Amino acid sequence: GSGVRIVINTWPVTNSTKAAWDTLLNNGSAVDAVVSGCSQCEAEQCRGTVGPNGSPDEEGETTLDAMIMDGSTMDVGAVGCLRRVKTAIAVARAVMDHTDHTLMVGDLATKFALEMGFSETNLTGNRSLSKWKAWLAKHCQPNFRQDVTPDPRQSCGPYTPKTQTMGDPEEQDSPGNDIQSAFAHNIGEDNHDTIGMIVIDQSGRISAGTSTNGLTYKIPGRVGDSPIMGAGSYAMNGAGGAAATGNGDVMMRFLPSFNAVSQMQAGVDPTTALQKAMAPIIKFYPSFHGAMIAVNMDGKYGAVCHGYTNWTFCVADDSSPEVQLHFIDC
Ligand code: SD4
Repeated sequence: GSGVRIVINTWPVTNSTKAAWDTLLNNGSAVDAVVSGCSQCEAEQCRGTVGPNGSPDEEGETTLDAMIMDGSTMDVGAVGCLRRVKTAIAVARAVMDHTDHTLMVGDLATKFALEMGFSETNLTGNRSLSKWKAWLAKHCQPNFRQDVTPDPRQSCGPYTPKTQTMGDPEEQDSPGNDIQSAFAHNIGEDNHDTIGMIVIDQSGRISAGTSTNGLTYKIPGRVGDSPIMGAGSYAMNGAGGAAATGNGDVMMRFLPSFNAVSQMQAGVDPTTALQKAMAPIIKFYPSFHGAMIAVNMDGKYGAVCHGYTNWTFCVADDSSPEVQLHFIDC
């Protein structure tokens, strides 16, 4: 092996970093570590934006996007708009490990997951339900183009709240606060989070993955950048890995993770590679919000962000036993 071990992930979700690092310490592979790190985030429902009980769509449903990529083989498994199954990154791994396919979507991804032994549950919880109820007062606006009014759909709402059936141990949002935060979200400041993670293991294999419940109040059927290889994340042995978070509808148009890995393959350092990958997005969409992380095969890493005031990511490597939180200005 190369001797370089590292875990790097988006956002201040240190338990996920720790879970991935512990997997490496127990001789797990880079893929194992990405899956355990992202699974931790799903189980914690971290930031309300990964796993169940977050980011309701227009009809109040939470759906999940995830991918896992093994840079030592270039195998990928991904799920988009996964319904009624909590463990999106594990289902993505099942696509990678047990099929010749790469990306499965919607109800048929659910059917596949059930056949693989995953269980079916309602992904709605108190948090997602109260967010959605708050949004109802202003339904059918945020995800339609501002220049197209009125909303041309005939079928858009009014929606009827469904009953909650999922357990919700860590409910934090009060409905009152939620109305304010829902409207704040509608102006686009911080309406989305994704865990994106890159790992190099003791054998020198690199892996990258993502997990998210996507964009809040999305139009049902919307799939973001997170499960799209080259957009949400990418990893290639000999080159490096990258992962993205932010406004996926815009970012996926530029395949920024693929671009960053290609830059690193050509010898560009991680931070410069990310700057080059972000530059065309900024040029065409100066007001977008997003951030990226990258690591090369030497374990050198970087991060960039745009549109946030500042941004946080996590690293664990052999230089320090504790998870390191890194803050950058955007
Ligand atoms: C998406 N990129 O679905 C994801 C959401 C997110 O920070 O990251 N956000 O567009």
